[in-house]
Amino acid sequence: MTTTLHFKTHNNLVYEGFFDALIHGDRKKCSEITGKLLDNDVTLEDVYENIIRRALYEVGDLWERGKISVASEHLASATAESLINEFYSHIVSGNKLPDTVLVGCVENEYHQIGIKMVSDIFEKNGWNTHFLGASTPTLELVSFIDQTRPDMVALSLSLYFNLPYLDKMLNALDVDFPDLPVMVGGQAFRHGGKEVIEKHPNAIFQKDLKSLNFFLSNYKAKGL
Ligand code: B12
Repeated sequence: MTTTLHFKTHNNLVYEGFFDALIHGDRKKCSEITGKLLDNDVTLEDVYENIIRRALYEVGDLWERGKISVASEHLASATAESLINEFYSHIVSGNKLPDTVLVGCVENEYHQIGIKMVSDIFEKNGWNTHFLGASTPTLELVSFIDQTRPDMVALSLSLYFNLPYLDKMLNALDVDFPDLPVMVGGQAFRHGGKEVIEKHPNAIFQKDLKSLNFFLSNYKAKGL
């Protein structure tokens, strides 16, 4: 008798197979599993959050408890990053909007995988994206906005102690670009920190890819 593995993200066998491959840096196996999920009509957002994010959170918990080495954690996150770069065909949208978003992490923030997912979801929704990645210095961000004139900025922070950098960035943007919407998210807000966002009239908090998708589907692009 043959058993069929149901390729859904909530299937624990699927998740555990992925986790095991990720922690061993087996990109090929990770790619096969995520590929099968996407072929079985699972959405990219579902794969991102319920497979890759879930696995990386588990990696973080194991690292925090001293159960895995820093090297294993680095291998898992590097494997996840290279995997995410494979999904381009699932991201390109036929429905291109005129709007551009500048996406990156606040100063001193090196966790860039979550914001790469965010960038991909903007792109999937038709936006032009400029992905700046980890730790963008405030002055650099301001001068890049000045050159490229985006319609929105999206910033990520995972570390609570980076909130003062966010505040500094939002202060600079309030002064130089008072009409520019700035979306903010990330794990730093798990236990508070929203008061920093609330001080800035143009800043909007979004929790995850589902709420981002909802926000984008109700967003009125310029000229439309
Ligand atoms: C990989 C990793 C690293 C890598 C990052 C590599 C890379 N290329 O990104 C490296 C080695 C650099 C690193 C360093 C550190 N790390 Co680290 N790291 C992790 C780990 C294991 C995974 C991070 C990740 O990618 N998660 C998966 C992504 C998809 O999840 P996410 O970021 O939450 O993003 C989702 C949402 O939050 C949301 N989102 C995120 N941003 C935004 C933005 C917008 C606009 C929107 C709408 C949504 C949104 O969308 C995403 C999809 O749902 C986490 C564990 C964890 N719990 O995440 C620890 C973790 C974040 N790290 C931690 C720590 C302590 C550190 C260090 C301080 C360790 C040290 N002593 O040096 C340094 C700090 C470096 C710095 N200054 O930034 C702690 C943070 C604890 C805390 N509460 O502050 C964690 C939680 C580990 C742990 N359990 O203790 N780390």
